[in-house]
Amino acid sequence: MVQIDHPLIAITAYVEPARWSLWDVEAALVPQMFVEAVQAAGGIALLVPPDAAFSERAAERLIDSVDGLLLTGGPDVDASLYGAEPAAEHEGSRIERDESEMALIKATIEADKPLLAVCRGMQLLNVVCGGNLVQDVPGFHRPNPGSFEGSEHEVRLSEGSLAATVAGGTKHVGMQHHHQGIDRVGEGLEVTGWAVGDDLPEAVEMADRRFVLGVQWHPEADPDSPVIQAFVEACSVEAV
Ligand SMILES: [Mn+2]
Repeated sequence: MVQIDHPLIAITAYVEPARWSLWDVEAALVPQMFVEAVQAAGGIALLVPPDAAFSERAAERLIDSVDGLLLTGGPDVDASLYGAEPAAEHEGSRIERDESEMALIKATIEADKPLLAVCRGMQLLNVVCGGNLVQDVPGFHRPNPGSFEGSEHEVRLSEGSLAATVAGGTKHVGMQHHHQGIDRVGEGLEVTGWAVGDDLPEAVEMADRRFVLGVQWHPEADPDSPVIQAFVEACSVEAV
């Protein structure tokens, strides 16, 4: 076992309109909360925007060069990727980002490097594994669009799971901001967390990988959450 000092963490970036200073342009961006959480845990945060080259084997080279992949939140996964028509509640997608991140997910699983998939990231992980999504879920999963204020709900985690180990117990209260969720679970994934209230999947993992974890809640928005710390620690251990 080799210990890595300051592991390199690839963080998937959004491409969205953004404003700062005098500018109002399309930008590749990541909420600073993700960057700070990774840095606070001792990782080096690398922002990775969508790139069509990832579908042509460049994803393997990128994942070879880093110690772990962190999938951020973002827009709805394009419904065509799980064989559905967009429902009326579908809020718009960025298929080029979906396809780019799907290639990165596959490369990370193949290399058995740590993967933490947050919110939309967890949904995309499920789609990569052949699952599909519920296109609109009850409002308590996103009580306050555009804010994490007062957004917590309780999640039940299965005993002995990676999710429970990482979260520090089988009861977890996570910051919430999603309007879609997992429907049919993808192959190779196990649901290990459920929303108290409607049993919607809130955590998934892969038993035959070192650390592949999807969480529907937002650990980056919760300074007390141990999840990103645990992920970065997993990235600090090189498999031999
Ligand atoms: Mn939820």
